[in-house]
Amino acid sequence: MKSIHRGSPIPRYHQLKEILRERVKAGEWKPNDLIPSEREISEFYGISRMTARQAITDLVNEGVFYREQGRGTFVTRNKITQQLMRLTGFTEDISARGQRPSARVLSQEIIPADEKIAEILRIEVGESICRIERLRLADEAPLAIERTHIHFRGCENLLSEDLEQHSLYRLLEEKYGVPLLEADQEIEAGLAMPEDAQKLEIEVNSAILFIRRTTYTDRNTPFEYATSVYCGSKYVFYTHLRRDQLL
Ligand code: 16G
Repeated sequence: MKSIHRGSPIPRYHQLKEILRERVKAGEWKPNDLIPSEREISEFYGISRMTARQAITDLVNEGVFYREQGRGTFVTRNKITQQLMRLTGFTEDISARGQRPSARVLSQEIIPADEKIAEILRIEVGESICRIERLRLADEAPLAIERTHIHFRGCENLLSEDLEQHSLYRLLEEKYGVPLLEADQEIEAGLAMPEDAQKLEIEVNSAILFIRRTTYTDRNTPFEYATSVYCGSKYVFYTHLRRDQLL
């Protein structure tokens, strides 16, 4: 079993985090298993309780573990935890978890913007937009259906891109010079309709999350409007909240 390297420049809590994460990944600790206490972990790895607490708290925040008052810390059921703080794309999110992201393109077309999309993307009705519908998978398991509408000068060229092999966000940034700055996102609960359920390989009427995202190059230039359907049972969205300090 891996141990803490005292001479390493990597902070001990960070090393411990990776060791604990590894134990979950290796299946040594299963979903809903109670993990050893802070005291046991600190004694086992020869580190302070503070360090053990910090590593465990980080993993709770990342959704690897969850705590139950008075009972201890448990392994989370294997859900995808996505932090709602950084603007990232699917490829980045899934790679960060050590899984293999992939995509199946369901449709990819240039169409005239209808009234709703034109208003959101702040363009004229009828202007060309690229509409892409993809099934997104992690380690070959379907997780989400993404339907995105993109507009920028030259967006027609996206039609010839292979979006099964390439990350859309990476292409936009690196090839098309579209700098991604920020996004507004909303999440709504719903039930899977037959067509989406079939693609996601879930039962009709299972819980899903609708996610709508408008992404901007700068505050006044939206270039993407995405409406996605995520499997509700496979995702946890996580936000860290901090109370304003009273002056
Ligand atoms: C995420 C985004 C989507 C974006 C895609 C790019 C939502 C809620 N969020 O899924 O807007 O188009 O990532 O992914 O759909 P890619 O860079 O892996 O192609």
